[in-house]
Amino acid sequence: MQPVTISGTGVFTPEETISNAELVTAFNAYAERQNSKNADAIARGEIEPVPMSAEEFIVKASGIESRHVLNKSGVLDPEIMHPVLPERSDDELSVMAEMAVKAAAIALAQAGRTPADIDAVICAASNHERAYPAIAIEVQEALGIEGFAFDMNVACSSATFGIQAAADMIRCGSVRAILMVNPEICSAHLEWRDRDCHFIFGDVCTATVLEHGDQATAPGRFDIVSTRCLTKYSNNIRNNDGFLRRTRAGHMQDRRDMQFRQEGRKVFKQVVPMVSEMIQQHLADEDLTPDQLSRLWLHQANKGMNDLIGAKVLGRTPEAGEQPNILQDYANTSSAGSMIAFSKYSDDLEPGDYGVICSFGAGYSAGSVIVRKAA
Ligand code: CO8
Repeated sequence: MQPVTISGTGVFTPEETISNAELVTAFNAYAERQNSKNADAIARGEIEPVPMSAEEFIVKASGIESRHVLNKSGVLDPEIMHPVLPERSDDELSVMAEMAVKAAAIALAQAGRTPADIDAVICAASNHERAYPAIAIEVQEALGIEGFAFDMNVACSSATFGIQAAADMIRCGSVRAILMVNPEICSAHLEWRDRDCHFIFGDVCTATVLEHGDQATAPGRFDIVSTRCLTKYSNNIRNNDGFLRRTRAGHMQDRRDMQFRQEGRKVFKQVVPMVSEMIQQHLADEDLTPDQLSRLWLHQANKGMNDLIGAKVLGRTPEAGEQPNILQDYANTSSAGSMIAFSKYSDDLEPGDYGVICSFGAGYSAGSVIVRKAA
């Protein structure tokens, strides 16, 4: 088997941000308008008023303080409450591909590689803006990469599953190097009019260059020690949008279940043990003990979840910086979250140091990647 290395990562961060204060102001304006429009029906007890959102709740329940989005004005307009993006012709670069190309440029530069060195592109994300042609093939074309490309979707675990797919192909010798991109436009499939989840997500794109370890030269690269993927079916995080939408008479437009929805409490309770046990078992199978880990780059959904998983895996409260969170600035960016944390908080590790990149989310799905800083 060939050794595999992560030789570069890149993060494209949209410029516009929405603070919790701005978000709550917009949501509460929407709620007030709805409640005043429906005042009679509410008074008759026919419908429930829309409850108000609160900044204190959001920070306490999730750890999220702000999020980056592709379009702020639409999300914050109480009459719109979703991003508004100009339509692009078929000849223009799609939005996801554009984000991916920007993140890829950073990852390729860090890896010291050009598109000529890459044999394949994987676009691993929790939603794709169209069914086909694959976003990955568009990215391949935009960057001038020879070879092949494909899209994959394992919700929040798309990046770690993408790393395993890429690493397996490189190990087997079918490709030398792969570019994986994770463009996440979560703002477009989030229901901003639902108080329970309107604060959860943001937009971003991460990119990762993986290559044969013997050819990698980039300083600060990480060898992949081992990967592990796990899925277990659950309806607790679900989105029913899809091509069957128009086959359901009377339910074509903007039905609530066509956007992200979840049973957040159940997810929290069920996923924490699943992921902690997965990481512990993965380490044990590689003859590693938790105290050999210098860092955990966990999926960025909820600070409380990460605190619990870190404590369970390490058997103690993680030290400051041992388990970096980025969700206070980015919110949940689905598959990109753990890769943002890895990209931003891995430079200080010493050669030989071990860490775990771990994602978890809808499916349920969970992915664990044990890495070691290369010499
Ligand atoms: N403001 C004020 N109060 C609120 C608000 C709000 N915004 N929202 C809810 N409340 C109220 C509730 O109504 C409830 O009131 P009551 O007690 O009277 O019933 C109370 O606050 C408590 O509500 P919850 O029980 O819902 O609150 P929690 O403490 O459970 O926190 C969380 C909610 C933050 C959602 C938490 O449960 C959580 O983070 N769970 C884990 C979720 C998770 O990890 N999900 C992963 C999903 S991501 C994924 O897999 C990718 C999907 C694809 C991407 C989709 C992009 C759109």
